[in-house]
Amino acid sequence: MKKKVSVIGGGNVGATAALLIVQSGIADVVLFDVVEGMPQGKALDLGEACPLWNSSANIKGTNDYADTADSDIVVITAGLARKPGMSRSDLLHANADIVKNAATEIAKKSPHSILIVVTNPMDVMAQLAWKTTEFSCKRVMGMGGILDASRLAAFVSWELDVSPEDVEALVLGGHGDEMVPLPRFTTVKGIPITEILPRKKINALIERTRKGGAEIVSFLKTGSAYYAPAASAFQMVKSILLDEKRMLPCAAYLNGEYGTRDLYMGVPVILGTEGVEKIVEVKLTKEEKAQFRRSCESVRKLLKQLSI
Ligand code: TXD
Repeated sequence: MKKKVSVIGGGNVGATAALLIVQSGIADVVLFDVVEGMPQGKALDLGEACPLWNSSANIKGTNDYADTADSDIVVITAGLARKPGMSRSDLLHANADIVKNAATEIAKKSPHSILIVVTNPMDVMAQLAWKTTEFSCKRVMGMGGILDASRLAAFVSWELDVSPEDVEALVLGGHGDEMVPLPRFTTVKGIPITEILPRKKINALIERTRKGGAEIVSFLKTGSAYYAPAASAFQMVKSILLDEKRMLPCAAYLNGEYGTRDLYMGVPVILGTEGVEKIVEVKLTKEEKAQFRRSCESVRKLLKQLSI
């Protein structure tokens, strides 16, 4: 039987993620949104592209959670996106209401599903979704680190004029301004960038990565990034559905790992059919640990505002 992925929120990220899943043919997709007609229209359009993609996936657009029943994976992208001058945390209260509602419906309709949270502020929303669904923490995770790492990898490849294929980057911590990019684990064909780029240049690339989302918001003005975010969410969906066991930086529930307890944070995990099958602990330097702690603190502050 074909796998089923529901995408909650049919906006820029949700519709693009739906496109990637349908195009790959690895699962049927249900695209849910509260706006009447919009998910139906987008799903029809995507369905009409399937013959061109040689894809046998089905896609349905809906305003009714009943259609999402028995999903294998649910991706939550519903919520407000940033406008120029807004930080990810400015979205806190409005998006918390939306994510809580979505998580409640998912727990009822797809009690065995794996949940991927995309909505910002993402680490906080992942924790909220986990608490709301009462799912095992292995089955609730957030997308952030893959995107941040992909941005850093792109900047490195442009700087060195090498194929992005040969660049691997690692960014840990929360998906916010306090993220923790790790240059010593950012490599070009295995060579750490610390060996091939001057410190000043690396710092500039890191700074651009931290502000990568805002850079795009300032161009778009009416929305935020969605191609790379959707591609990142798709990588997670694929690793889970195909049991690829990719090692990817995702927001996962830490219960002692990285000296952190009871908090969703971006760390490398192994993603397979069970969801987060393993949290990979990397030994951090003193300075990296301090950065990681600062990132945890800023996420905890937001959780407190929501009384979680
Ligand atoms: O790395 C990451 N985690 C992120 C997160 C990268 C990019 C975008 N990030 C966040 O994802 C962004 O800050 C937003 O919070 C979400 C969705 O971003 P997107 O760019 O897709 O926003 P849109 O285009 O405004 O789409 C949001 C949709 C829109 O169609 C609304 O009608 C819908 O969400 N929406 C809802 N859907 C279902 N249920 C409810 N309650 C609801 N409310 C709004």
